[in-house]
Amino acid sequence: MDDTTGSLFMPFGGSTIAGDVDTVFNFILYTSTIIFALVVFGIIFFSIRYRRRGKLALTPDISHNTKLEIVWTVIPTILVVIVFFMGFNAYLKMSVVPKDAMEIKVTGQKWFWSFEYPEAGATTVNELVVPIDKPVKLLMSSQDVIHSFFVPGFRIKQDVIPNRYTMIWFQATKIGEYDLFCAEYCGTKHSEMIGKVKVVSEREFENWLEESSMSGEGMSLSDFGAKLYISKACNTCHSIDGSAGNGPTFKGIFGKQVTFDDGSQAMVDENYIRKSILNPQTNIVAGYQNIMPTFQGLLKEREVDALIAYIKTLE
Ligand code: HEC
Ligand SMILES: [Cu+2]
Repeated sequence: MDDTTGSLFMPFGGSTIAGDVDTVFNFILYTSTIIFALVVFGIIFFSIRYRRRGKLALTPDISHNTKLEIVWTVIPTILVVIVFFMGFNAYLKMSVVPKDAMEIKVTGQKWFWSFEYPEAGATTVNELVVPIDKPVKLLMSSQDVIHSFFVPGFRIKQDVIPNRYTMIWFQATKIGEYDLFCAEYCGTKHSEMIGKVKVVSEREFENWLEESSMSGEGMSLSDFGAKLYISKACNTCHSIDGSAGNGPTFKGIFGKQVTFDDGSQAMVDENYIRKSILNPQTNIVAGYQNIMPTFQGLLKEREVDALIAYIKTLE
């Protein structure tokens, strides 16, 4: 894998837009640094040069200085106009999606990202896989609160909002792994809403897509369920070894009685598991919080079947 280490200030810039964003950032950083140094130097210089020296040293009455005032107005104006045009240019590039861009649907929800490749019918959780040197358009929406899709290595960030689509596009220029963060505080586990963007070669991408779009064909239902348990991020809250996490463990729950927070009870059978996955808010298991996201619309019928088959095997 190629080297993607960043500089002291910035992560490695791995997209076509990164150079433009960095140019504006560096221009602002360097001019601000120079102006800051000049101001501090001026404060020190003048406070020494014009310090009080006895009673007779009075300051002359200066009302203004036209030359100086023009200089301190014109120079900053020029700087601001330069920043505006550089920024506007980069912003235009970011906003206009190339026609041949590949579209991926992004869903943000407490507290993970899911990605859907509509043409291939593949879905992933917390891992966005894209081919190098191809424009990719992300069509994004949220299931609950406002999240923000942020890939520092690509220099892109966009709010993800319920009941509305937002979009952003990028074209990766280097193979490697890039961090994905949620940049909008969205609840207690906001800081764990972390993913990866994997940039791979065109060929690797085609292979990957083919593999991921398979709906568990040629696999037993419970093996497929075991795969979904990881790829749909159930494992972030549910263990299979009996230890408690954010959610109850899956180990040995099938066929047992479960008690809810209102004291009522139910038997864990196929219908109960199904309801728990698609409508988790209906019954809350005693001792846990109502934080499980609904997987309604995110799982195909066969995938729900597979998860149920998998949970049954965990005795
Ligand atoms: C963000 C954390 C989280 C994720 C992700 C999550 N769950 Fe849950 N789940 C919970 C919590 C918390 C509960 C208990 C509260 C409740 O009943 O809603 C629960 C309850 C359940 C139950 C009922 C368990 C019992 O002992 O009665 C099942 C079944 C279940 N989840 C399946 C799944 C499956 C399958 C997935 C992945 C597709 C999943 N969950 C993903 C948090 C999560
Ligand atoms: Cu978030």
